Amino acid sequence: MASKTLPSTPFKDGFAMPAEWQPHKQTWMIWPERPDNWRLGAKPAQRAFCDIAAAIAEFEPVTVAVSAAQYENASAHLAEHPAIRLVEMSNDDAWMRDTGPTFVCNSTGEIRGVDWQFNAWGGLNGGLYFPWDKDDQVARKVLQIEGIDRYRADFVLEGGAIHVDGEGTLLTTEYCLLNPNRNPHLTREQIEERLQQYLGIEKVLWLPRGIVEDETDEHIDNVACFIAPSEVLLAWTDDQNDPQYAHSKAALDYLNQQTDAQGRSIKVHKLPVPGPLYMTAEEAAGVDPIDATQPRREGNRLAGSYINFLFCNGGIVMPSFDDPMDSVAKEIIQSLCPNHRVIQVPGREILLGGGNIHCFTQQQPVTTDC
Ligand code: KQY
Repeated sequence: MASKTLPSTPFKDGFAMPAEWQPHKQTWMIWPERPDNWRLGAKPAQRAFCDIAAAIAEFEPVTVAVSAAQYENASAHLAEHPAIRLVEMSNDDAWMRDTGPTFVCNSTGEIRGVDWQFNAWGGLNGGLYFPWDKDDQVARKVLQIEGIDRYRADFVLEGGAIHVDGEGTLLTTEYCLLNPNRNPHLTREQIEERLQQYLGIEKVLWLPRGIVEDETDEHIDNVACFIAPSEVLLAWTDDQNDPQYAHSKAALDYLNQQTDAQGRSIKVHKLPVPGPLYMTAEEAAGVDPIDATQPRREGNRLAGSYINFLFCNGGIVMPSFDDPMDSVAKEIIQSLCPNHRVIQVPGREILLGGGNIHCFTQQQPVTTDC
């Protein structure tokens, strides 16, 4: 089945992004390998990756994109798993949330994909690596493999910068989407207009900030998400001396004054953050120091958050950090989502690379034609 590039926009064609809790055909991931982001030649991250992929595969099929250089290695770890498929795909790093397509559906269950412009979280003005051309091809290749038609967006966006409720409301952060290193030529209103065109939403909720020291310029998917229509889960600390407090408090105050696209007020649930967590000397020393990438130093604060989880079919896969808040966070999410089985998987190795389970994954909704 061929994949066409469409000249229109999803909104004009009657397509919109569904909520993450809608049924999935599969989840996509990318095998981590770059040694200037993943310590010790990415071996610990690859082991963590396998645990995450296996946890997701308890609920739905997983497709793992892997470079030619790592194909044998990834196969040795994953190819025997009955619900995990490997496909060869060049990439610059492992963040399928940001480099993969965002899927949009219409009312008759057809699916299409949005291929955002990608500039490695800021291009030459604060971006995290250069070059990023292979990453910018990932979404198109995923859509070609699946035979799904594509919209190529005319602006920079990463999938981790947005969450939707599937009922017209989009959640994002100003610090990321209005950052001059993404779309300096666009105003807030022009960005809102594009979000409407490419995701079929009606209203944007703008949290000012995200998680402290989040190197994506504070993606929404690390600080807050919809847990149900008109209900938001927000990363929270009660420690007023922690800079995270001001970020989370500003988000809470904002959300308490907002309504969603359907006119409902927003119910906010607080989810404690772990830590604060910091990079150890041993962890920093394991990363190859290469100029173009983010330096890794002992004592760097890590942008740890339990918000960075994935809804699956009947399950939720969330990170743990060997932290006293692990069980508290799990219980909160489990109580809010009684119809999902919550599984925790160690997330520190992925956090050392700058993200977590949600950033590592991209769900593909079920549709009538597949
Ligand atoms: O969290 C994400 N969505 C991506 C993180 C990228 C970190 C690169 N070092």
